[in-house]
Amino acid sequence: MSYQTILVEQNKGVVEITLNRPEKYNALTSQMAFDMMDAIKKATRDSTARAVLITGAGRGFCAGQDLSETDNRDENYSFRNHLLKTYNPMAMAIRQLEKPVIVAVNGAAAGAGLGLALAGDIRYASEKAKFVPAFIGIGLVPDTGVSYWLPRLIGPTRAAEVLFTNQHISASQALDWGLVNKVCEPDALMDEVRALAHKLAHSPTLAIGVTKRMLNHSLGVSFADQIDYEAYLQDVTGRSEDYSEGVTAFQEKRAPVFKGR
Ligand code: LHQ
Repeated sequence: MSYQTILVEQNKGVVEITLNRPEKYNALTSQMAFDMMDAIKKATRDSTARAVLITGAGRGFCAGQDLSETDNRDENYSFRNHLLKTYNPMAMAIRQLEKPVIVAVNGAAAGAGLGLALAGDIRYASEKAKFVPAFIGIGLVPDTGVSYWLPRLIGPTRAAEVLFTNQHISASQALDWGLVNKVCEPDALMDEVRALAHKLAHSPTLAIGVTKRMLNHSLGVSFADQIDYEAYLQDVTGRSEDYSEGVTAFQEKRAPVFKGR
């Protein structure tokens, strides 16, 4: 399947999605959001797709909304409607995909592009990456989940300063603050991220997907509710082939072969 704004390749269980408008720093258009949602939907349905990797072509990761697309809006244009049909469902599709989503932040991630990066589960950044709120720089408020993730990831006090002042966060600062898992040399980024994605794709991906569901759930509930939910979900993974294989391989002192079911 080919798309107008993204490239999608699948290799040994890993779906690699590349935002592909490099001349625009991969700025988001409605079409890009639709292409992303379609690619995520296909990854959801395809049982051979066991991990997803998202990155950007060229120098930038994603500059957020393509500001030239919104230039010609008329008085009936609704920011809300635009978000409800594009970046909100895109971010939600990534959160609801019960497979690991790794983001390789190769360059600037700004505005809704920051939201896209934060929607992933694990982030590796190039030393050249930067994380830019952008919204306040053009008189807007955060969207695409940025006001949800940022205080949770870096703390509400830092999030307030970053969002109010449009602070550009460097890769090393992002690592210190827990916004990314790892910072890589630019030329090594894709090798490192692919190695992680392939490792995850050969892990018990059913249990990883259910862990993701559990982590999503934990963001809005009490401790009592969460441990109840854990017990409920352990019944799902406890009946999986991967669990039988994991225990058998342990007893036979060999490496397990997990199939994600
Ligand atoms: C761009 C963009 C861009 C087009 C760089 N569009 N071309 C939702 C709903 C509806 C409406 C509004 O918004 C939203 C959500 C949002 O995402 S709001 C936030 C929108 N994004 C921004 O305001 C970011 C604007 N860009 C920047 O702050 C910088 O360009 C960043 C930090 C991304 C990169 O900085 P630099 O590395 O210094 O690169 P640059 O500024 O030189 O940009 C490189 C090129 O990319 C340049 O084109 P050119 O032809 O001059 O080389 C920029 O015009 C283009 N570009 N962002 N959003």
